[in-house]
Amino acid sequence: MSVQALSGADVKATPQSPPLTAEHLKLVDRVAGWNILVGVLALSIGALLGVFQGLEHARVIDIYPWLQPVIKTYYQGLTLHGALNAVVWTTFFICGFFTFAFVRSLNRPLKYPKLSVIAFFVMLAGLIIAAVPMLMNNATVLYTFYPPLMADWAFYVGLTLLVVGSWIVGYSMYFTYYAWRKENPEVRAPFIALASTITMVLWQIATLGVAAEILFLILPNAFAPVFGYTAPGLDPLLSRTLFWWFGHPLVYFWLLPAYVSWYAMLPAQTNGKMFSEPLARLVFWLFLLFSTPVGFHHQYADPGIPEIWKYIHMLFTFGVGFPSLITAFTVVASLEIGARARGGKGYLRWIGRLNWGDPSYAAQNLAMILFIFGGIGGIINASYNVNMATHNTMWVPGHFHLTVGSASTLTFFGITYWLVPKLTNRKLFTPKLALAQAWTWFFGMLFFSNAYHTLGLVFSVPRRTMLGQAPYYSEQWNLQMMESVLGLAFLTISATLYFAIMLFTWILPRKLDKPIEMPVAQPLDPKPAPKWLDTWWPWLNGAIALVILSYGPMLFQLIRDAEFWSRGIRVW
Ligand code: HAS
Ligand code: CU
Repeated sequence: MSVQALSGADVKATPQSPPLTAEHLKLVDRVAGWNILVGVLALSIGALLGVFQGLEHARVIDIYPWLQPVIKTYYQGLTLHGALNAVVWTTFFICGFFTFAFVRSLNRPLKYPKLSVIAFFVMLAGLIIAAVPMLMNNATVLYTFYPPLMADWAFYVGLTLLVVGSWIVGYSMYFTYYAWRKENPEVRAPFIALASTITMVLWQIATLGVAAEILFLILPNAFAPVFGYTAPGLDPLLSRTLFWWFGHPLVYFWLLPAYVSWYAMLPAQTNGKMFSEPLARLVFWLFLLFSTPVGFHHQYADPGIPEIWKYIHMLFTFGVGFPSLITAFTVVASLEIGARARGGKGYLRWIGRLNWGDPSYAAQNLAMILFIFGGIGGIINASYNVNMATHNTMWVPGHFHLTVGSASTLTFFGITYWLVPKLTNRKLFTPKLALAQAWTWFFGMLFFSNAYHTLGLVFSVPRRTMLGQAPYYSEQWNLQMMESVLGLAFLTISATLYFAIMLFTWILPRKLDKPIEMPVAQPLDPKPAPKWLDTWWPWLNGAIALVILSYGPMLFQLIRDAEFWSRGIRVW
């Protein structure tokens, strides 16, 4: 076997596997395209609602009287904003992007392509079923749906289908990966295929928590009025614990697709190489290990969980920050190789030589810069005692608009700038507008999140509150509120541009001059990664063991002592 075939790089020829036909790729691209279309539509509506939220907070306009024919309350708007942006846009985009990238990276057809098609329709059905009660103001429980808040049953059934659909996307990948492995026992799995499969396995482990919460605790209560039996009641602490088992790794389900692109695609978009392919693999394995046993960092303020468990989860949280620190250094090194190949010089002057003129590149690099601040904020949140100052304040929306709203979302925008032209065979409408879109998002999020961080930390302004109506609204907040409105202005322009760019790319008949290929960065060192970085069992078993150790004793205690005294309530 040649060195090339053994290398950890995306191996082009794997003759042992069935060939990828044009027809198969067409199907894969169609499925990817459907997913991305739904994602972009959800984002467009969700983003608009976000602007209303922000304007309400800043008392720019009293939105709810005139929005009421469509959106009854602030909390309904906030539920839709969170669900459509954080859950629907991300999940659909990720499933589409992974299906596309996984097949190309593995250079093998999907083993059961119908699974990927079915998955999309299950997810779509879930979205529609959950959207109806949300739009009718029957599921105003925010995207975390903490019991005892109780939505219409359809909300939970829809969410369940959305998650089950995304599991099926994963199963389609696992079967294919397994078949490929049997056909190519000696070859290292190509990085993009491996990293996206690890992400889907992480998602599978994570979603077990929320699946248990919905199936065993919530649905028996939500179905009670439908079938006319007495609701068995709820234990809010047990529900929240199962939710956060899922809720933290959820954020890595959003982040790791961006990391797939930053590690293995972005360097190729600026003449760079992967600085260390083995380290990139290690980073993904570490995420599989440490993403889940950290959920109590969202529950530091919850009574009923002994401090020692909060400390243990805090330590693991610092552990899961580590692979991101590796990422910061190695991805920058990969980009620097590119900038120097493009004639860049000096300690920092090379940065100017990166491929800033390409909107796909620029959007992703800007996303990385915002993530430095988002990540630092995360580590601050994770510190048990400092969290007491930031928890439930506007600091937290400040944090997650830099992470899911920037690191992930702005990266996904960047990816769509090559992927959507590729899928539609149409030219991007237009690179200059797309550049403007990326920069306006960057400055928008910078101002917006800076303002919210300050409001939370300095003035303890609470999050998830209809601030515009609050009797304690303070003049002291004015400066930051103005800054947030400036950010919102940029973000509104940016979101409008993005929607227009996607729409016109899709509908205008401007065929591509030359075909687009998925960018794949080659490793700097062609030596294959060590076998232990291409082996599932230690990492997967380790991840399961850590989940059992970090959650087992507490869950045992919470289930043993559970008291289902709380009835589901509707507070809106
Ligand atoms: Fe977080 C709350 C801790 C990352 C999302 N987080 C949230 C919530 C969301 C969220 C949505 O410990 C709110 C949940 C709710 O509704 O209640 N978070 C962390 C930690 C990390 C972290 C330790 N979060 C994320 C990511 C998210 C996300 C990623 C979405 C995608 N978070 C918390 C905690 C809370 C929390 C507490 C609870 C708060 C509370 O009290 O309620 C870490 O993973 C962060 C590690 C990241 C870094 C940054 C590495 C930087 C990189 C970029 C390098 C780029 C360079 C630029 C150098 C250490 C990789 C190069 C430039 C050139 C020009 C070349
Ligand atoms: Cu978290």
